Amino acid sequence: MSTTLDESELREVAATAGQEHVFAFWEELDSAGRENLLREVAGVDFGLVAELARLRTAGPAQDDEEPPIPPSVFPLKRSADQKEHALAARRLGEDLLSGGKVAYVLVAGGQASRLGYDGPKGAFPVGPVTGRTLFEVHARRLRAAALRYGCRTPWFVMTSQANDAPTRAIFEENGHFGLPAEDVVFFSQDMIPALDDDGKILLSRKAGLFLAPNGHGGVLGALATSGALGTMRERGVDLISYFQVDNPLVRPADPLFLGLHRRSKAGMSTKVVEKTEPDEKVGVLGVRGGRIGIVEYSDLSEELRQARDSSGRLRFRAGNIAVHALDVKFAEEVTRGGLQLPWHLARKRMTVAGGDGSPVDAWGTKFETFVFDALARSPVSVTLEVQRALEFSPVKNAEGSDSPATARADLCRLFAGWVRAAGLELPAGGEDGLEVVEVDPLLAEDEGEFLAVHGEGRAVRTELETGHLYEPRG
Ligand code: UD2
Repeated sequence: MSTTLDESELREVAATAGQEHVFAFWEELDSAGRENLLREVAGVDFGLVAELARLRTAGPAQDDEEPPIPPSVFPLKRSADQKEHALAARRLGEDLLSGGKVAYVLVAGGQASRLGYDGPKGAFPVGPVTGRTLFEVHARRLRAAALRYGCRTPWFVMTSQANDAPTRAIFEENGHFGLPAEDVVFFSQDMIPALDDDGKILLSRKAGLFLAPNGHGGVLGALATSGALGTMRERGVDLISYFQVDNPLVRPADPLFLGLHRRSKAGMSTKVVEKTEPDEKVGVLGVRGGRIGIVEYSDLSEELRQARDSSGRLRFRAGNIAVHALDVKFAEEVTRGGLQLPWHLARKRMTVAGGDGSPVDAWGTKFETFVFDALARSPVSVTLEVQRALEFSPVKNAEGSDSPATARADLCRLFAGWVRAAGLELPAGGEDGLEVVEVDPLLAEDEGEFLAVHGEGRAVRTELETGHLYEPRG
């Protein structure tokens, strides 16, 4: 297809959709600029853009929704029956992992804008002693699971147009962090144009549309269209362990969670931690009209956010840590005929190309889908409570809560606890009182495992200027 043909066809499509202004700077563009613009315009679903423009003027339709009720949670403090169920579930989960039935899916297509980090968020250093990146910490935990369960579990990594090439390059340069290259599969989510207050597509520059990733809900559609679900089937995988790039403590190979999900015949399940601060920015699980879902922190009314039960704990305390189990069958079903997840709108200031093509600050609306909205499609869903200190410390903001500083402190405190329990010496605390310790996930993933490997003489401590590092011997 010649460029000229593309141009006239695409101009017509854009004009019919009332978006011909995307070609406003055409005459000024060189051939690379023209090619880029045509490629981006060709990628736009103008029908969807029209629907999004309508949604933008309609505004949120949540006011008349019935209030949620708290979900039933498989708790940390368990009854005798629950202990028995958990034991059997754990064994089933171990069988699923060792039998090659599981695939990991990491969503890493976000833009890390709140962190203010220029690059894929997975390249952000989080190891308190080693400075290992989020990607490497995850990879080492997955390698540990491969050793523990004697399996080769494929890892599907979702990127977006903005960070796909650098993400692939980071994995290449680092030898896929010790994982077999053929077990790490990259796929990209779709990009959606941002719209101005008149429903017109914004330009980021003369030769480009203002495109943003379509939210982590885009993972479902992208798994289907990229062929990843098909690859999973070919490899005998029937269960997806889903996690986000921003949490260095995440445990994607958790036999209890995966086993509970499967034993309960759930389609999609969620891990939660107890939310203790009403204003903590995590979504909470809630049930509406018999369907489980997640109520975003910004959507929970002040009254429900503060509400407490008779024990004095928050009524809505099942804090979503964005770790899910999904049956491959469920993912296939919800994506059949195109994925229909609700759109979430974010109107914000953005830097766009103004009337003369130079950058200006303007109001625009971005559109995202959220993966947890698929929970409503799952007739059965497990909500498993886990320990925050062991499994959740995300890096989201440059400072304050959920920042590199809080994650570093959480990791050090956790590892120092294991070291102390083993009767080992800790490094002197710094000015902030932190004893800087890091335990390689390849050595141990909880205190019990740390005590065992230490007892067997398999742990080596290296004293670095930055702190103490514990690794496997040899
Ligand atoms: C999310 C949840 C929140 C809570 C919290 C736990 C939403 C809207 N809220 O908050 O309820 O559970 O996580 O950590 O999700 N991503 C993509 N593509 C996208 C957008 C995001 O891959 O288009 C990835 C991103 O790389 C990151 C993750 O999704 O790993 C989380 O995205 P976020 O930072 O926008 O979500 P957040 O922190 O608002």
